[in-house]
Amino acid sequence: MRYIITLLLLLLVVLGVWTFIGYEPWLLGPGPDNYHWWWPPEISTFGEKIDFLFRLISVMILVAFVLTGGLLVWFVYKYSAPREDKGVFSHGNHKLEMIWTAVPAALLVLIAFAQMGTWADIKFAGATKDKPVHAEIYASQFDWRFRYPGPDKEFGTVDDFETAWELVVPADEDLVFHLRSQDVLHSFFVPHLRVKQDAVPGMTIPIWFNVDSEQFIAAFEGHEDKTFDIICAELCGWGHYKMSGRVRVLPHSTSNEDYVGSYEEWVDQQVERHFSNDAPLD
Ligand SMILES: [Cu+2]
Repeated sequence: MRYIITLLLLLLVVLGVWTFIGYEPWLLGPGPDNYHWWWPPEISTFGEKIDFLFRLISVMILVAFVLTGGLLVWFVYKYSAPREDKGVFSHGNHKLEMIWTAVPAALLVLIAFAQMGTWADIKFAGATKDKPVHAEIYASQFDWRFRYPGPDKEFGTVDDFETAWELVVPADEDLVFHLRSQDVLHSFFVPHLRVKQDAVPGMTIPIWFNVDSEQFIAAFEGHEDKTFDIICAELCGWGHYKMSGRVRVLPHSTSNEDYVGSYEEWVDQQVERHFSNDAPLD
């Protein structure tokens, strides 16, 4: 029995370590065949920075997990053996308490410094200053709606239009969005873009991202469906599980020749559809 319990605990530690190693960029290198257990491939300009922080924190967790898990397995094995001697009761150890306060504190300070630049780039108000708003994002129980300013790039004018579920964006451009909630707390989460932001009722929260077209093409090569998921990452009610949407990326047209299939063509189609009674649905 002693051996079985020790082995089961050891198996738990080994399986735990295995899930860490399954995290794609570690051992297997990036590529479409790798596991992607933790994240899909990243396709935004700041994705690599988020992944670096994720890896840094994962390494810390892995080391702590192996140490504590290994100790647990060893103690279970060692102290479950039949013994004659009496147990030792001890209370408080100043040295140990200093160590397990100082080490986590030092690690937290390390994380705080490591994330400062990335956080300032992605989340601080200055990061989105002076850039026009690409679309407004409305979260509500249980769907996503997107409001675009239309060809004149101004909200509140006659050519504004809306889409439901699908957010269409051009590639290779810093895109700013205003995120709002119409009822309860939601969270706008796009794993491919490494974007996650709470939507809070009564607040307009700016977010931004930039889809890197080269990374996008590499990640979706050979895939028939080139859209990716929007998920609500905040438990928001009974229908939370179905509060999903998708992102579609289109290239910018720089000339008349590449107008077909471009973001500009899509905008024109949407405007036309909103002003016509007999336009086809897609
Ligand atoms: Cu939600």
